[in-house]
Amino acid sequence: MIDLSKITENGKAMYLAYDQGLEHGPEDFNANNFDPQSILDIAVKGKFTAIIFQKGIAEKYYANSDARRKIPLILKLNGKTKLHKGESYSPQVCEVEEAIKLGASAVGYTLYAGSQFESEMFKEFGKVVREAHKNKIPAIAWVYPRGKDIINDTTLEIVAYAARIALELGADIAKIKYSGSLENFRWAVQCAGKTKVVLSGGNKVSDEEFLGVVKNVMSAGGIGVAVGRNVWQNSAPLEIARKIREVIFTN
Ligand code: FBP
Repeated sequence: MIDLSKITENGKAMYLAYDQGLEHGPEDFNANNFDPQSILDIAVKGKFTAIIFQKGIAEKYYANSDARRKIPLILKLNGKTKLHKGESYSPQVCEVEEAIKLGASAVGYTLYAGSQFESEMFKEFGKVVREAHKNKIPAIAWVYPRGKDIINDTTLEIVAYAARIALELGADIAKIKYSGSLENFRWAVQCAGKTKVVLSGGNKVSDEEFLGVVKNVMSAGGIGVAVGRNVWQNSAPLEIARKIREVIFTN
């Protein structure tokens, strides 16, 4: 088993995701959160267990800065924009070796299971897992079932399938969407077996709603969250970070 201790604390995970500039574009940002430096500050002050960047931001804001000593990096190896319509394919844009040079303690890769390009991504992810494990770092799979035949990607069955795909393909951690209830999410965690599960944050919702989801994720056996917009789009990012931390680490 790959050691997860560099990106967890007492076996729990709280990751701050900031790859939305590529995935969604600047429409996710405002004056408070367009600057990667401000997100690094939130990650450090909010005591996240790791930050998630694409390679460009990692190179310019992390690799040669003192952040490297303060917070572990999860480097996202593939990505796409929302400008391209049609079946989803997220090509690999960074190698595991490059990620390690940039200071990564783990790597991440999005799999659009169900897309016409599923097989390409499965092949790439196979190589990512091999290289990550050769270097003794964890590989995290963002598993997002997507494509013309996926009607709803947050059902009990689809989310559990996403979790199982992560296990089957060798991921150490599966990052999956919420499937609507504690019971549903527990089934996904069970289907993930020895692959650990973190919640994928999603659109900004009220603090109460988000904290309720985090609570259910933890009760269902998840190890934590990888959250972006629900923290840095919040008017009080450190306050919500503190509350998320409380749910993950003390309840
Ligand atoms: P959020 O918490 O902001 O949803 O971030 C999680 C994440 O997986 C990001 O890493 C990624 O950029 C985004 O969601 C992808 O979202 P989408 O579902 O629109 O593809």
